[in-house]
Amino acid sequence: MLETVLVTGGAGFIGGHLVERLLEKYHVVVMDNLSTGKISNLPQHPQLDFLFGDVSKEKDVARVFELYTFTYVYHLAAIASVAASIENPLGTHQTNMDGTIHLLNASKKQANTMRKFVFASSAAVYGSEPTLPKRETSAIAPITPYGIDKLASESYVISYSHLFGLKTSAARFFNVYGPRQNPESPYSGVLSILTNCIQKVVAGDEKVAFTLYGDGSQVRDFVYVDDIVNGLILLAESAESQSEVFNIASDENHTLLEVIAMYEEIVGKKLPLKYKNARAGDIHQSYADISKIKTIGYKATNTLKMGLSKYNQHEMEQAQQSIGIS
Ligand code: NAD
Ligand code: UD2
Repeated sequence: MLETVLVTGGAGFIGGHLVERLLEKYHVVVMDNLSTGKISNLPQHPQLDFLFGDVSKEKDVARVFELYTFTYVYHLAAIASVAASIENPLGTHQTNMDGTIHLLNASKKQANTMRKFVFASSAAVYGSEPTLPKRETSAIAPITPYGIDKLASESYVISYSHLFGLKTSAARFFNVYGPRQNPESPYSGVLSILTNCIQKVVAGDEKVAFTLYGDGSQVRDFVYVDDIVNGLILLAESAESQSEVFNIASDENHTLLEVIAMYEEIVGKKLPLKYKNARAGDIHQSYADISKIKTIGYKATNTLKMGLSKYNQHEMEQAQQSIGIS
């Protein structure tokens, strides 16, 4: 019989990719309230069960754990927008913090059989403390409700290993990008917005311009979603990752202007730019040292150029399909 895996937030951008991969080997249960996730992010598959539920409600979480015994739990459900956390700290906290505790309490009861509880944390825990690259041992100084809840959650996750023998790991993702990332909000990941603009330029739209906040010299560590999935599965399956926190990133860092130039080269078109003031609280440089996760076998398999090419290809195919349908 197949082992059963829970993915909270499985209908989201990263969750959907993780679920796709896990279905190759497991029976997968997704728990999601579809607040930002979409059913269309999930494949139709006989080994997949979707449960509509809210991780901030203890009863919803308990119900899922009454129905199944899980070998692995990947806890990704969260309000993933930093801006949303600033607008609504309490609402965010209920999902991002209380949700984690409900999941841990329910998992604790299955600690004897559960092989790993993996938590999706964020580079936001490092805040704007300037030392680079960010190592797991670097100073942590979150500056937003989102970052504060991620830090508290990962501390809870590791403490449940020590207190209750639940096997856990936490992963700090840097800037994730790839197909199905939603570009619609002004706070969407920059590469989803950039990809959307590039698609319009390629389609001949002459009015489109990409808004660059600041002078484009800000540096990021953009990691392709498939590498995040590889890293998460590695943390789940590795014995050495137990009770530890790991960066997952790309091993590359680029200024936004470099990224734009790379994209222009891939599609062979120039992207018109519109400059605006840097966003308040924007971190100028953020990139990771990933030696720790490399010691347990992680390798970033997609260079930025490869990742952007795949992402662009995927979007072109989607656009062609929708023209075909309409
Ligand atoms: P996403 O918004 O696409 O996915 C989050 C999912 O959680 C959605 O499907 C949403 O419907 C679900 N969800 C939200 N609140 C819920 C609740 N109360 N109960 C049940 N489900 C709920 O975002 P994503 O980019 O796929 O992020 C996945 C995880 O990775 C999040 O924990 C996020 O904080 C973390 N992360 C993402 C990035 C990034 O660059 N995308 C960076 C660092 C960390
Ligand atoms: C990312 C994460 C955030 C948190 C943080 C940790 C996303 C969406 N956000 O924030 O959740 O983990 O890292 O530090 O992954 N920009 C433009 N034009 C645009 C949009 C953005 O110039 O249209 C700039 C933006 O001002 C910033 C950079 O691009 O300098 C990256 O922005 P982002 O929102 O993709 O991600 P970031 O690093 O602010």
